[in-house]
Amino acid sequence: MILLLSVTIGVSVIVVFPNSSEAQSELKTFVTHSGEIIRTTGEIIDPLYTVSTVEFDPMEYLREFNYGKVSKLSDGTTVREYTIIAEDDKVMEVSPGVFYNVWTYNGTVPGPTIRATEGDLLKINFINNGSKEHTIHFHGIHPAGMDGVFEAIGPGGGKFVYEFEAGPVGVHPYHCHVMPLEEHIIHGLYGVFIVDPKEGRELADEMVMVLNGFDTDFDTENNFYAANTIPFYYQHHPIQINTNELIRVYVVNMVEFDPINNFHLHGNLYNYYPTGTDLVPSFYTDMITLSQTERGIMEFEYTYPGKYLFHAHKVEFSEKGWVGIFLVNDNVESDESDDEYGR
Ligand SMILES: [Cu+2]
Repeated sequence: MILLLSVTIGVSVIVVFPNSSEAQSELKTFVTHSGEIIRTTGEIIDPLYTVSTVEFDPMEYLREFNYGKVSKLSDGTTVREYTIIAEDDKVMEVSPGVFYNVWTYNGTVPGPTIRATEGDLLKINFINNGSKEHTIHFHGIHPAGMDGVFEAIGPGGGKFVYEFEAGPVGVHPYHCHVMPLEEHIIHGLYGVFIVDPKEGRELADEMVMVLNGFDTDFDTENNFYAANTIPFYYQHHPIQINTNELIRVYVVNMVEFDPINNFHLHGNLYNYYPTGTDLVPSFYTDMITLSQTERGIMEFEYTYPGKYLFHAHKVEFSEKGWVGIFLVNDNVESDESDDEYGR
């Protein structure tokens, strides 16, 4: 089977996926991240521990925020309660014909986007239904016992309640922190944690982009890259936005192995808030560079309708999947309301 993938900067690459009978005849021996020796075709399938299939819709994930089950304490504090279940036995078709054993929080990679307001009390009921020890380590401010590092939660239904105050304001990653850490992260145990300021932020079309990659042949180099898991997804399914409407992107870099990643926007520049902790932007740029777990908030508006690429300017990454398109529609309603002369 031959797939022609059109990628950024006008380059096309031909990717050849052998059919299954060819794949069977080309088994090679690999050492996995955890030191196990397996026989696999590597580029095609990671067959370990896989008993069920993950369905993941990057368009749904993009704008889905989990505010938890809300209640109030007698002093007026908002309590938000979440349940996160870890599993490590699923297989996901990360690209046509490319299957990978994903380890998941609530069944997907990334896990749910946890969202709260600064000062809220968070209760995260963690259940480990996996076959290995797992935890949740939130970036942010919390007591040592809530850090998800030294109290590994046992497999087969182990439980722990992470309880802490939401803060500081910003966008933070959460991920498993069990050793070997690289293995637990690269397989998909991560997600995004947004802490809103008490006064809120200006109304916007908000979305989350986790920059991630997959090492499908266990050589500690990524074979595929993406914004939100599926290579080339937003190129084939452009993200629809409107002219003259504020767009806010919470971006988190979870790529392992490669020391840097970056985010370039076409036909525009964005205000950038590193880690999202300040309410005043630090940069006005079309390009940011991010190391592991570096993250921030981008805000921009398009004046002109049309199709605009966004992608890693590390071209290797964009050619291996980390590329997307914003389809900017003419915002007629906004044009009319903006016309102070009523024309
Ligand atoms: Cu883990």
